[in-house]
Amino acid sequence: MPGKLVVFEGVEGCGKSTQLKRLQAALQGSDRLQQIQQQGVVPEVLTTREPGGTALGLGLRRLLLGYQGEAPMVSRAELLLYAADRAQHVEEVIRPALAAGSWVLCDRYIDSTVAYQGYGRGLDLALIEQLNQVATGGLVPDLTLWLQLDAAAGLARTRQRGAADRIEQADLAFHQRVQRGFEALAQQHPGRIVAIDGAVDADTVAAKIFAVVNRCLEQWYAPSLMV
Ligand code: T5A
Repeated sequence: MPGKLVVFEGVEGCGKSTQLKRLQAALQGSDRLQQIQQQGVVPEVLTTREPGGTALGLGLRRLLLGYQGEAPMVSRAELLLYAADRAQHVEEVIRPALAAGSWVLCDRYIDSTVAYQGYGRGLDLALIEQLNQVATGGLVPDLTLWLQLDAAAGLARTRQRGAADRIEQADLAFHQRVQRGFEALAQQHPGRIVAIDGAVDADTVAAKIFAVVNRCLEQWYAPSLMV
């Protein structure tokens, strides 16, 4: 049985990385997953991220987040670098893991490109959809957990952490457009994208996510595996 791709999305500082690690730990300790694993299904729960889920991607991540050239990076170059990172990531990491039956928990994926480069930078949404298709070969997440948080609140969290990267440094209006992008995506894909309130404490967010994922486990695996 092929694995499952679960993606975390949202504005800067919405808590994706925190919750991705917590979900991995919760799943690994879960009786339900162990039952399924005993049937030889779902060998592993892997975590990965974009940009930077491969060696090539790490180089691209450094460029994307740290570039300080005299001329600013143009939006189309930025778009293509994210697409290159994703193409390598899907081919090298995600598809093989899914083929082995694993669960892949991924920090950002196709919706981030729509929200940041489409809504944020103003690039053509149809072009981004085509490029996402090229980069992924049509691989769509089984579930996308969108941590809903006001852009200003998310930036305030990241700023407590120290120096801002090239994208975090963009003005608040940019991040608010990104936030609207995620809102629009959630309306367009209600079956795939589940909104989770990211403004509450991390324990409450984790409990909500685990409940959503447990419901998916029941739907995705045959009743015979769930006894
Ligand atoms: N990007 C990415 C694009 O523009 N296009 C694309 O196609 C893709 C794939 C990636 C950047 O690239 C852009 C988006 C990003 O700008 P990144 O460093 O991976 O760069 O940035 P983020 O994905 O935004 O990661 P962050 O670490 O900034 O945010 P997270 O992962 O959402 O948040 P997290 O968990 O690290 O938490 C941030 C802070 O908040 C606290 C944490 O302790 C931490 O200090 N926190 C909470 N505080 C209060 N309540 C809660 N519930 C909290 N949860 C976490």
